[in-house]
Amino acid sequence: MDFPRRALITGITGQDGLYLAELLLSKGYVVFGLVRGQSNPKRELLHRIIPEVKVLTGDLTDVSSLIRVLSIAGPHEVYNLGAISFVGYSWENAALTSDVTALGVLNMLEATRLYAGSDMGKVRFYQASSSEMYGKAQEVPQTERTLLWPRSPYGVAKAFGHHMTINYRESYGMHASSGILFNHESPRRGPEFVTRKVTLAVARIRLGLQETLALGNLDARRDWGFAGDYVDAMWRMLQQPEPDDYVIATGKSHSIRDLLDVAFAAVGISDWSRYVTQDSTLIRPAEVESLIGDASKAHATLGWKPEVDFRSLVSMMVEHDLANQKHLV
Ligand code: NDP
Ligand code: GDR
Repeated sequence: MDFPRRALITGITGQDGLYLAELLLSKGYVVFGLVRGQSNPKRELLHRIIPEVKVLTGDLTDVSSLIRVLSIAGPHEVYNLGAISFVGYSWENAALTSDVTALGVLNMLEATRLYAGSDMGKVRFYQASSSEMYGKAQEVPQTERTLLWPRSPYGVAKAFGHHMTINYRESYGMHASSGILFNHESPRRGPEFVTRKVTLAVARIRLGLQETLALGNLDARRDWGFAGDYVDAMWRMLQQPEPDDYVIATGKSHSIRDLLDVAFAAVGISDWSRYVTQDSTLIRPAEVESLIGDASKAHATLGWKPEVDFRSLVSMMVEHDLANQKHLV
């Protein structure tokens, strides 16, 4: 094995990209990150948080930029995390979501194949697949073998990327693995996602900075884990002798109401009903009602287990948001 190991991460400015970069740096990797756009403000943020990352400019919709970036980075491992990842936004921007979240995967796979040339063994590929591919879930809990029935343009795009990754594995013998990750959250989660929207609002309500919080469907259920635990599973997949697909999940599901219970309780509020309103414009055209994953294969093969439970995760996020909003009081 060559040392030091070199990794290229797309989506490095996102929640998972930051945790994965920290993990790989702690293992001695040289980490390259793909950042898009001519003046992306996240570039400065990334440099401030993790200055060791070597930033390269490119875009998943521009295959020539990916070929260039791969030839500069010379990676042993490629983690394809870049995507338009907000499900709600994907209905309003379905073609753009398909370009980035579906065709972007093909672009990255093809650029990686060209980079590997006749030596397919020189690079390993990770694709960020999603539990959203199960959509109208056909089985409970969901496993690697559950039929995909996506319910949003995002879910459809992820299903394309998932099958294309399997196809590159089968067609070219590429060491390409797909992690079917269920929802994972952290203080770095974007504020458009429901967990962070709730923890930020709870902190602000507690501090007197906000009066109410408008949400959509309160009955949806998700299997929520901690992003820091989930990036470790990505790395473990690429250390296996053979590529494969793995569900990564906690095996426990909670509703949005449960999320509200735990988040408001963290600031001493037991009855949240007077603070929460329902906004019908936040109800999705087709909802994914309930997801819960069975990660037995990852437990057995990767030796992976989640460390942070739902209650600790939500409390961690509320604590973080209380601290970062305090200066506004
Ligand atoms: P984020 O939305 O936080 O990050 C998405 C990243 O993709 C950002 O760095 C963004 O860059 C980048 N990106 C967007 N468009 C492009 C483009 N055209 N070219 C290159 N990069 C682009 O997502 P997460 O970190 O939460 O998730 C990482 C991956 O895992 C995504 O693919 C997501 O779909 C998938 N996933 C996430 C789950 C979760 O619960 N978090 C669960 C299952 C799958 P910029 O910052 O410039 O916008
Ligand atoms: P999801 O996450 O769609 O599962 O995709 P999100 O947090 O956006 O929604 C979870 C559930 O909460 C309901 N909900 C609301 N959601 C948002 N964002 N805002 C609201 O106000 C609101 N009210 C209720 C939603 O209807 C939904 O049922 C995330 C993303 O990270 C994807 O990229 C990833 O692939 C999947 O998780 C697994």
